[in-house]
Amino acid sequence: MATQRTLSIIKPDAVAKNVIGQIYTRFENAGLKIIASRMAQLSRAEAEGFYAVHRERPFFKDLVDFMVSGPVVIQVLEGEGAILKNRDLMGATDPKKAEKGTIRADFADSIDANAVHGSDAEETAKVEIAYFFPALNVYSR
Ligand code: RTP
Ligand code: MG
Repeated sequence: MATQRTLSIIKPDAVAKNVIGQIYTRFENAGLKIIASRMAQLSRAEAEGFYAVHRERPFFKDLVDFMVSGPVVIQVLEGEGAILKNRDLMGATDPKKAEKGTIRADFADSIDANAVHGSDAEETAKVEIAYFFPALNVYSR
């Protein structure tokens, strides 16, 4: 499988729970390199732009409210099959349905406060990485 990059966000609930390091360790233990990283308080406009594909969904306002409720940590992960690997580490969107040992099963409380975001395909990964990291801030080793 080819080396890929994916965009990951540690959401406000997981930052508030003080588990940034534990989540980073899971990425590293799975062979994913953190090649860009920053903490940010998203504005409403940034959160709405990021989740624009969900604009018409009934949960859109709750999603944006939650994403601006506190700081997030945004990173680019790189590795073999990084997109799917990260989705596997994350677990199902609803933590009640997430497999044991996944980030969402272990750290998330609800479908809204579900600890992490991860790109779901190559094309969305490209768009999402460009959204938060201008090329110069990504460090490939
Ligand atoms: P994410 O984009 O955050 O990585 O999550 P995902 O792919 O697993 O789920 P997605 O369908 O892209 O939805 C984005 C976020 O919206 C919230 N959501 N709420 N109440 C609901 O039915 C519902 N469905 C989705 C979740 O917080 C989800 O992470
Ligand atoms: Mg998604």
